[in-house]
Amino acid sequence: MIDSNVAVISGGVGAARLLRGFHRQVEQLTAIVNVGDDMVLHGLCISPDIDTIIYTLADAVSTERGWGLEGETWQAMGMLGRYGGQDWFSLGDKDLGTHLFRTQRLHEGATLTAITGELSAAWDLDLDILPVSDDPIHTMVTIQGPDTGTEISFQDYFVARQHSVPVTGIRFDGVGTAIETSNVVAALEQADRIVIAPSNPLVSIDPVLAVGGIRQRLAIRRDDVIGVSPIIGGEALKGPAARLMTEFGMECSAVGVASHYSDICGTMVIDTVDSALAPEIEALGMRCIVTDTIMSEPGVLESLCQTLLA
Ligand code: FO1
Repeated sequence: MIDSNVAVISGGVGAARLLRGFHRQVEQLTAIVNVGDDMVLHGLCISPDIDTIIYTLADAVSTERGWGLEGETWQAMGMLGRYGGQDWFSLGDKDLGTHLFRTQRLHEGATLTAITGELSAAWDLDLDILPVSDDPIHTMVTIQGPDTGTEISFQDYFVARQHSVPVTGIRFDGVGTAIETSNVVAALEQADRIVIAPSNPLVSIDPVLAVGGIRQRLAIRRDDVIGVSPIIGGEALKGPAARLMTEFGMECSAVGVASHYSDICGTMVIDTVDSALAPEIEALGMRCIVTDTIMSEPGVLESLCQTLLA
């Protein structure tokens, strides 16, 4: 156990995996989590990135899906299907309990931060999971195709359309008025190191960086900020990060990710397959560390976390 205080700017699945590696190694671990994926469906308040981190750190996540719970049943969804209700977003019977509780507590006036603390405690988690803001933020995506210029919700894009349509715009609705919570401010000030997880830079990390003064808080601590590239060999291991970067004219590589973060991140960790890109990243004024970053490979997660803490 290294006596250190680490804050991780987190999206969903990729961040959750990295947090699992850290939480056995650091004294104080805080996840600062994207809430732009959040949505209200069936009248329930759903926070996918927060729940993915909770379930993963609790060893309860479905390993096959990366989200939701292991050993789920889908009876409620079956009933919705019978009625012709909305069954495009799969909510397992156990997972529904999380959304019912969160929705009830929000109606009672509790903040998302407080509720997330209650959920974490119920799963005996020893890290702090902090929504970046208690204010509503909704990532909206403008897509091409037959309904050109239509703006849809992130989950409509990501799940209903399986992120298979070209994107021409990304907007974080509500980010202009949302502010980072005091817990998040304290976490960023107290952290010895701030890690940007290998989540999707455009739709998972950017909606965190866009809140209030977050970007500035990282920029002044740039020397202590270390990013892990989610792009390996020009591809993302999971999800639409690579195609979104291409659609937005970014270089779809570890260099593209590095330049996206170069104002706030002093060190970039890239995978060994991209070792030839290190000089280009260093030319951005960033340190570049080359190591294995595919966390599903045995032993990589532990060694990656040790590298990030070194
Ligand atoms: N992702 C899917 O691809 N299909 C689903 O039906 C789905 C349901 C779902 C329910 C709860 C939850 O917390 C996450 C869920 N996800 C699903 C994943 C979710 O869309 C993503 O984890 C993030 O929003 C993007 O990282």
